[in-house]
Amino acid sequence: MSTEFSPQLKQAFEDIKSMKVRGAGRIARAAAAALKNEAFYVNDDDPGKFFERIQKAGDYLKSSRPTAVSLPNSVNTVVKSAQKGLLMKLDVNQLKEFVSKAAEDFITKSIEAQKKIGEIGAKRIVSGDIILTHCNSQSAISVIKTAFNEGKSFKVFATETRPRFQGRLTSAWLADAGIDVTLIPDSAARLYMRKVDKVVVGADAIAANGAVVNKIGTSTIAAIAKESRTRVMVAAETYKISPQTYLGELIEIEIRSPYEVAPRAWLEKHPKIKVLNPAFDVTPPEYIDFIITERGIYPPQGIIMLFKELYEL
Ligand code: RUB
Repeated sequence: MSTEFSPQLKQAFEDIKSMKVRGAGRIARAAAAALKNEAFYVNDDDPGKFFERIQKAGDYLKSSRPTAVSLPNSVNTVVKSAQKGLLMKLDVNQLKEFVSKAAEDFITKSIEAQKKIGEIGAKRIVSGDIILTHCNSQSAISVIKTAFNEGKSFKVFATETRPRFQGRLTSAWLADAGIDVTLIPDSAARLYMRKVDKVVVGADAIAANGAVVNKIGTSTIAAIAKESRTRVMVAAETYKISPQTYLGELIEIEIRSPYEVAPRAWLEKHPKIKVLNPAFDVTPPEYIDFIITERGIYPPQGIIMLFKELYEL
């Protein structure tokens, strides 16, 4: 048996690592799709070896980006299905179908969850609102677009989201949908927050205590929102809840290349300058009003109840 991963799996890893595929939901779906493809690529008649290959492929994908909990949750869902099939003594062809179905189910549920979040969250948006969003979250945008499609009229501020400028994507998506959107520098968030009624952001991970890990700068925006008594809504699928945090583990914050912050040539001219480029930060639960999931709206402190239900504790 060749132990080489398929070129498609390596490509999926590179796409996630390089952020060609980015955003927690998309990362999770890309990983599930890559594992499905890998299942059909593995050429071994031994069910145990097939399982090992899928497990290894999953571990490899998980190492591409460390923060979005949706990634290990998606991989674990698919790998566990292979494990279940192994215990059921399925042959390799049956295991392939089993893994494929688990991956497809995850992808379908993820897309449905983002739609449902949009429907639930849109109820909290009213005509006349001024909304601020940060980074580029499909779930947060689902809330905003659904409210707009329901006929509500409102304005959106989109922060540019340095250093990778995901706010440009967000503002283009919203403008293309016909929504009134204004792109602002991240550093202008406090200046405009007094006008803002609701902050709507996504999440890469939610801790058992209701803290939210999202794009760097989210916690600053949440703190400014609290100062202005502006509501902070987080739109996130339940597969972004981190099981490890229940046991007290912290979510790793990805530190990215300094060259995303300043050009390499410039930094080489100034070798004494150190650069830190954290991709995410943690917003404590007391800075969040509620979390919109596909299962309904929860105060951050109530996430623990949802967690217990999801993991059947
Ligand atoms: C993206 C980001 C998004 C969340 C949620 O960061 O922080 O807010 O991933 O997105 P990056 P979604 O660009 O570094 O991946 O709601 O689409 O899952």
